[in-house]
Order: sequence, then C-alpha cells, then structure tokens
Amino acid sequence: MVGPYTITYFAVRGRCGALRIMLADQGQEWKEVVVDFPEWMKGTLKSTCVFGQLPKFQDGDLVLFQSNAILRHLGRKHDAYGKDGDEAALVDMMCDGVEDFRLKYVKMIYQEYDTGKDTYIKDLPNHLDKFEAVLAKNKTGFLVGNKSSFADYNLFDLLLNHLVLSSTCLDSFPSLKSFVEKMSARPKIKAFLDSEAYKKLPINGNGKQ
Ligand code: 6SG
Repeated sequence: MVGPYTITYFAVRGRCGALRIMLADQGQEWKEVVVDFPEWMKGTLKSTCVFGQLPKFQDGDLVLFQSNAILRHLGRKHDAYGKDGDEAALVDMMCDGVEDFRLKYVKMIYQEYDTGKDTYIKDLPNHLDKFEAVLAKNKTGFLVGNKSSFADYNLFDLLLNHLVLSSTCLDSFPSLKSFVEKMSARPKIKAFLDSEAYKKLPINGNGKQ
C-alpha cells in the first residue's frame, strides 16, 4: 500500500538516493512526482519551494524541504535515530560528516568533472579513512549503536556513487567494503537496488558519474 509519503524531485538519484533506500529498507511505499527541466524552468513549482529547490517531501499534510531534514524526520518516525539522546547526537554528527563528503562529490561532478576528477579520486582515501575508522571501532556494522540509522543510509548511498566513480576505491578499506556488502544484501534494499525504478535513474542531473 502506498503510504503517506510523496517525493517530488528530478529524474535522478541525487539527493533522494539515501532517503529512497531508507524508505525501501523500512518497508515503506511512496509516491514519486517527477519534475522535468522545462517544467522546473517555468518557475511555478520553484516559487512554492521554501528554498527554491527540490527535493520536496510530503508526509500527509507535512511538507518538508532539505534532504537531510527529510532523513532526520524519517529517522524519528522509523526508529532509525539511535537508541537515546547520546546516540542521536552521534547519528547527527555522522550525517553531517556524510554531508561534507557529499558536497565535495557534488562540486566535483557539477563544476570540475573534466579537470578535477583524477585529483578527487587520488584524494578520496583522506575522506574514506574517517568513516572506515568509525566503522572499525564500532564493530556492529553500523556507524552508531547496533542498528541502522539514517546516517548509514546516507553513507551507503554516497559510497555506491563512489564505486561507480572508481570501482576500486574501497579496496583498502575493509570495514567500508563489508558495510556496503551487508547493506546491499539486506533483502528490501537488494530488491530496491535491483528494481527498474532505481536502475533507470542516473546518479546526477548532468549525466556525469
Ligand atoms: C538540485 O541542490 O538533481 N536541489 C537541486 N536544483 C534546481 O533551481 N540542500 C538542499 C537539499 O539537501 C540541496 C537541494 C539541491 O535538499 S539537486 C535543485 O533544486 C534549482 O536550484 C542535484 C540535481 N541537479 C539536477 C539539476 C537541477 C536543475 C539543473 C540540474 C533536472 C536535471 C536537469 C534539469 C532538471 Fe536539473
């Protein structure tokens, strides 16, 4: 059954990859409203968006913008925000770390792909080693505590993008490699990643990956 959720976004994985994977893993169904470029350029929808950007997320009457706020909302609703206040703070910290990493990735993809891709890949271990260390220390297979949080889905989505960019980038990071393997093997995530709905979407809006 389609739940109360609607995602309005461009036909890309982009800033909705993590939250779609999270919804799938939580056994939720949702409606997609796909916005194409000519439609967006008319400006009518943009003028109704709080920050003039997508994604837009609806949970019944609640309308949210900002992909990380959406992840946090789903974390609260679906018990994926740590077991107590301290764990929630750590989950926030890890999600903010993923956001810093994602911003570097997005900058390279949209602004510096042709000139900066090789340097970016060379510098990748300096970002990956931080997440490797956290996973190696926690030992549960998750960034915080002993169950999945929205920060895990966010990191997982971004690592999948990086494996497309550089298929060997996790080879010297055993904890990250095992994290990706375990997340990919969760039955509901596997079914979603294998679906046409997921596979047909490009990672980014400019066709670079
Ligand atoms: C773009 O940046 O897809 N939103 C984007 N772009 C359109 O007019 N901090 C928030 C958040 O976390 C960032 C939002 C994000 O939610 S995402 C947006 O709204 C604007 O600003 C990346 C993405 N890019 C694809 C894109 C959008 C416009 C030009 C390129 C879709 C593809 C081509 C045309 C329409 Fe296209």
